[in-house]
Amino acid sequence: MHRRMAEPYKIKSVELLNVLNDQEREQALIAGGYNTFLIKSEDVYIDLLTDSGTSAMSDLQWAALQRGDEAYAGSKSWFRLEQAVKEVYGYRHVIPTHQGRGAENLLSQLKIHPGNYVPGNMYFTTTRAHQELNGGTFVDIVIDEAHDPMIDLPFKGNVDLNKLENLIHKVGADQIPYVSIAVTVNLAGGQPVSMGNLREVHALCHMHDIPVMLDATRCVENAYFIKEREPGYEYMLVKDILKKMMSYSDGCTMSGKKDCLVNIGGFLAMNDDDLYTRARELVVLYEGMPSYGGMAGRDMEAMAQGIYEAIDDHYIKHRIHQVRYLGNQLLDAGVPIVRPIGGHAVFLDARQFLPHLRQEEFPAQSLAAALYLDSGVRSMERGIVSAGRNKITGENNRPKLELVRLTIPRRVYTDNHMDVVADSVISLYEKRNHISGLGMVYEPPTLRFFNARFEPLSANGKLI
Ligand code: PM9
Repeated sequence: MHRRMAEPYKIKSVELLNVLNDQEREQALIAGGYNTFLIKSEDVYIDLLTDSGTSAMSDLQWAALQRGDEAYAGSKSWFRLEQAVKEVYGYRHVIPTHQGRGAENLLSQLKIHPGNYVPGNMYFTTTRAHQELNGGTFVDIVIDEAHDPMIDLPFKGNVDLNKLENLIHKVGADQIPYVSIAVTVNLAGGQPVSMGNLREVHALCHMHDIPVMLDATRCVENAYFIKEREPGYEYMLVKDILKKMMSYSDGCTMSGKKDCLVNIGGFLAMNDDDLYTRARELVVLYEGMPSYGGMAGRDMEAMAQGIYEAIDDHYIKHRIHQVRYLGNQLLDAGVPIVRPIGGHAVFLDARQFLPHLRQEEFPAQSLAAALYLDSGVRSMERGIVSAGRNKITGENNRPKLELVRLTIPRRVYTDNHMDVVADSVISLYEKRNHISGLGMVYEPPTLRFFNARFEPLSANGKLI
């Protein structure tokens, strides 16, 4: 008999939700320029915009806040956080930052020189933006299959070693300040990297004296997939798999807002003494003292506690189960989603969902708007709008993947909420021919997806 799984926590405090009627949702959507980032959260019923900073903290984390030492320098809370990072991830040095992009900023400034190339297993918006700000060029070295939503592979986030080797030969190892490996790969659908692939990337890079820096934002989810899918790891604890994963790198950037189970915080970690000294010098310019890096003492306490809670096998097993619980309902109904179902989100394939829309009509943005209108469920565009423009030609980058992300916050919603989301997506799929495209009427120069505004297009593709 198939035994069902329930959330490995019970609810101690609840946050009440607003349920808007159809008309109110339409007004909220117009006011937000058809951009889900610009809708007020009080107008959202189920918020699947992001899993970033949206986790529910445990009673122990709330209690830890009280312990926060708000000393400007040498806070006790900092030493607890530093200890947790060293113990769980295994790096020698840690620099705290206010969130992940703070760490990306420091790493990019410290390592990248104009003209350098930074290979990575698919781009991420903020990561690439910092690489480019420092004169670097991102080079995609993920396996080709990662760009195809229909291909079902256990480790779709893997690096194509030939691509990496070819780049090293073409531009020279001295032009590659580090290789950046995301575990898991967000924009590929939350797809993991195998331990075997990490080991090979590390070996190749070390032959050429190139450091490997992980984007560890969702590293615990990656470790769980290794346990499930990679022979030899099925009986290991997730925390041990995680430490082994990290041992195939020289450092990492971390957005604590995801796999550290907190609402704010991040860090840069490394083994290199010289890089650490330089990062300690630079962090004071952007984040604050190396003993708080933009976080309050209480934030650091909550993060230290969250780091330990996230590596509990029961927690992570249910986390992955809940994402799959939603994804499998959509698959059963024939809705096109990225396969396999990833670690933090279910991604709707907007190209297949809305084949009547051209990419310039922003299919994923249009689908995200339609979903909000239908049920008050907020999702996020991850397609041509997020991909921005080519920094040299100014042309739109045209990613193969045109996706809507239904991102599941950690420990926040029940499986019943997932049912409501599934019903809404399935009902939209049944009336998909009635969903029209959008035109962009305001385009910010950087990271345009956050603030861009749109208006509906008429049947002939013109703004109404
Ligand atoms: N990710 C997300 O919703 C929040 C911002 S959306 C642009 O997925 C990776 C893999 C991320 C990430 C943020 C960051 C930046 C780095 N790497 O948001 O600065 O998914 O803490 O982290 C978001 P911060």
